[in-house]
Amino acid sequence: MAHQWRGVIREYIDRLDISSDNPVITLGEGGTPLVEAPALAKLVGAERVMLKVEGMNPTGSFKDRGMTMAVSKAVGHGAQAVIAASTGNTSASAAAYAAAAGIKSVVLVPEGKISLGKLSQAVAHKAQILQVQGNFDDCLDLARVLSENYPVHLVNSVNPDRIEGQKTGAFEVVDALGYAPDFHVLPVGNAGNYSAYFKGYLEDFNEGRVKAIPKMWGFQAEGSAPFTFGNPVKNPETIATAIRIGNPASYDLALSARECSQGQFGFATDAEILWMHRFLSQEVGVFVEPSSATGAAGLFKHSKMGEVPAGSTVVITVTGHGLKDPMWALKAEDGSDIEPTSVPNNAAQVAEQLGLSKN
Ligand code: AN7
Repeated sequence: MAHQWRGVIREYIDRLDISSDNPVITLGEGGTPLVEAPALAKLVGAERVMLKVEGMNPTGSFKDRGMTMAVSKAVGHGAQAVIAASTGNTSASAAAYAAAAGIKSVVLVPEGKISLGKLSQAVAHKAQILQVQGNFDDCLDLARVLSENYPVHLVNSVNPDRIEGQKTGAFEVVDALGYAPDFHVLPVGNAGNYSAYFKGYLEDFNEGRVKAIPKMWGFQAEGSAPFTFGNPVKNPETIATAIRIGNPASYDLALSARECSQGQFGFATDAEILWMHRFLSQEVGVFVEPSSATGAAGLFKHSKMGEVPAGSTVVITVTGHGLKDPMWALKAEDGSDIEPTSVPNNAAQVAEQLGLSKN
């Protein structure tokens, strides 16, 4: 029987806050693979570690799960334009879904601080892009004010439709495994996704699909770690530009998710993030953007503190595709640029370069 994944709204319509006659704007998001990562399980001493590979979404990040909901409902309300503040992935997703809906998108990004891949997506989908002289937190403040005073519909994760769509990530994990993992690990910026996964697991628990809720572990970059320090960070800094966020929009929601799941927040340094970024590419075979390696980097760090019991099952959401921000893969551990060696069009010389001897 022919069957194509129909996107998260149609797949989970009876578990989402959207009426059946609302228009559905979809690009086929969700249905992403849960990939076994034995090398990572060995590294952290867990029984099983699996990656929920969200780079497989239509615009290359998890944002599409929330954006299909937010834009569908915006269209249902008759909106002609959506607005988003973004470190890059939200703007790429908002621009694509607005294009699919035939409405306008406006995106506000921190000047010089979003990756080229993400900027190119917003341009490709014909968003009106403004680079704000400020950081993400400034962009979000602006977007809120604009949406309150002008006819533009806010699609940041302060919009509950975004969280509602993103909770389907947890549904898919439970559908794939038949149970909930012991730990669910994520990188954290605004903490919208952390809160969304918790919501999904909680609903699965309340409806009897799982017997327990995973401990939710969220990790930030050291220079941008308000959950660790307990206060907003005024000038967040990290190479992980996607999570360069000092004043998380879903702060209170995430705190209650941590408490209810007996989870924790922590941080990884930029060096630890880049080390894990390389490990995931080289030892697991999954290419993610640096920010997306932050969850695994935090898990590794906390495993060294003895916090990962030997029999554990762990799911890590790797949030965005490596091609979003590819320059980091082209840097060696010492920071130097990696460039492939140039060779003449000659088999003997190519073999010599490769260190191969004739059989
Ligand atoms: C790859 O695009 O905030 O904790 O404006 O792009 O739900 O914010 C992106 C966030 C993790 C953090 N990984 O998620 C934006 C934006 C990647 C991201 C996060 C983001 P939240």
